[in-house]
Amino acid sequence: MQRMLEQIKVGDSRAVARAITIMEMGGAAAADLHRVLLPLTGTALTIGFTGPPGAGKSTLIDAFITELRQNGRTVAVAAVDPSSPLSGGAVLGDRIRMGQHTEDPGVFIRSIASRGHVGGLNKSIQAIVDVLDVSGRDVVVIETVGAGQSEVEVAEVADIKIVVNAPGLGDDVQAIKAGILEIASILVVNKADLPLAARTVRQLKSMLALRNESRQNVPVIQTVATSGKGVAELLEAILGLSRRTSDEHRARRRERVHRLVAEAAAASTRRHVLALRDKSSRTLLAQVERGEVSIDGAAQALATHKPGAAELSSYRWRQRSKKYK
Ligand SMILES: Nc1nc2c(ncn2[C@@H]2O[C@H](COP(=O)(O)OP(=O)(O)OP(=O)(O)O)[C@@H](O)[C@H]2O)c(=O)[nH]1
Ligand SMILES: [Mg+2]
Repeated sequence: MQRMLEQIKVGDSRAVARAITIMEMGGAAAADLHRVLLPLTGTALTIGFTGPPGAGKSTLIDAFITELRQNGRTVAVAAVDPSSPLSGGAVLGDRIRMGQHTEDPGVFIRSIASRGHVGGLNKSIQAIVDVLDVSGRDVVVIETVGAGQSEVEVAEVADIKIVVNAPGLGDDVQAIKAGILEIASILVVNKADLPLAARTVRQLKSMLALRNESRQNVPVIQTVATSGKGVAELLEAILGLSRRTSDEHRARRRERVHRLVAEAAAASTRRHVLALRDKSSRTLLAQVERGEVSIDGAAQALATHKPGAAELSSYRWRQRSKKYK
């Protein structure tokens, strides 16, 4: 473990790749590795790119990498692919799209299959971002497809959340769905070379205008990912947002750890409750079925219920379940 940590710290790409695989598999090894990594995190700027399929996220990230490299910054990309199975050979499209950087040691690209994560995709992504952070990359980019709740969750991992849109993906502005507008730090209208781009920009701006005041300063930037147009402006906007005081940095970090622990607590409680098979648990579940105990009440009781250790007498159990109604 210690040796692996040292290798990750110096950015050894094989050790980094191995660490990412461990995080994808979850379990005790991942938990251990994450524990020793966590104190070393917090130096990389993390940026999430999300948006509907085909908006041009990968192409834009590719152009963004070029821009970052010209600025002398190193970068790692974790691209979440919804289709490929865990074992399946990485996203061919992303490989091709970001392929021009494969020879550059300052660029690390990894596809992450979205299925098959034991502890959940979000948890893996959090851990993977931490691996990449500790590996000494200046910038860590996360690409997720879609604009639904799970993408919002994944995007929340990042310091800066970029929602990529493009004209002609549907009648409406796709990003409005699922409250993704609420979390965006920057909105991008990619494919600005297409005729309807101006309309998409207008739609987004009027959507923002309807939100509360804090949303109205969200930059809306037009890009042509295929030519690199607008990408320098995008980087400038990102850097403008990323200036943080060390107090803000500490507060954010504390908040993030709190959230990580809360998510882990939720997952472990769920596993615990699903595994309950003892008599009193079944009795309580039957009471929920009959409408005698509320779901929340039963949840509270079962979250800390230890079967066997002190199997409650049916009387005490009834008393207790009354309390949770
Ligand atoms: N005209 C035009 N086409 C673009 C632009 N950016 C990307 N494309 C094209 O749009 C298509 C989709 O681009 P991708 O980068 O794969 O889009 P994506 O959002 O990563 O797609 P998924 O990962 O499948 O969700 C490709 O054929 C790109 O060449 C642009 O600025 N203008
Ligand atoms: Mg893509």
